[in-house]
Amino acid sequence: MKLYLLPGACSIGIHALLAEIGKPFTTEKAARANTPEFDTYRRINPKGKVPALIRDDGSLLTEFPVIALWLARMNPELGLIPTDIEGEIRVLEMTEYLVSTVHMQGYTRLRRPEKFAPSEADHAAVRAFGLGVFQAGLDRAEQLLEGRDWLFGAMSIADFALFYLEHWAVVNALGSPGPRCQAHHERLWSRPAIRHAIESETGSA
Ligand SMILES: N[C@@H](CCC(=O)N[C@@H](CS)C(=O)NCC(=O)O)C(=O)O
Repeated sequence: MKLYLLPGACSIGIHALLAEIGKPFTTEKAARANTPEFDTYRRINPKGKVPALIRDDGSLLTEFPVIALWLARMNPELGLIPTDIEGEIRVLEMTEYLVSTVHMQGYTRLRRPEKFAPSEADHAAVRAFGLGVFQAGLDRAEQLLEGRDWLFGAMSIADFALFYLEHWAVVNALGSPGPRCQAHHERLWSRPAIRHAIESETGSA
């Protein structure tokens, strides 16, 4: 298995999940749009995004929630996705919300306002809207974490989606993660395999 990543991007969530699972995998740096290497990367992943997983049969898997679900299902002994239907859909509901709303509609507005408004005059308003969406996600997670270590009691793939958002909040000082989110981030970040994996992305491990 090979994970295509960009250092510090949302692919850290899948990288952390792979580290937690503990089975052999490799990583390779993808390329950003508007770089000379991008055309080569798009031949591997036509969407040009990360995370992208090349499975052992050579097939490509994209989209964070889908990659995470596939990894969880392939490693059922770890219980990263509940086996009862209600438990499963709640974990998927939160994972989907964190990725497609909090990240794509919130964080992306904060960091890349030009994707949403061509005129620079609008960027402050776009960022403010994005911050609201991002903070609402952190607040929702803070509520769910009341009295427990993981979003749904036991560690699940949703915790790895939250992890990368918390990491961005901490590293980039964006939003205000509450004490439970901070502790949740630290809970994953302090796991040696996860920390080593993420730090190795930027060569600082
Ligand atoms: N819907 C995709 C979103 C992936 C995504 O937006 N990835 C960003 C990194 S956080 C990316 O590849 N950005 C590279 C670029 O836009 O050049 C998913 O869930 O995996």
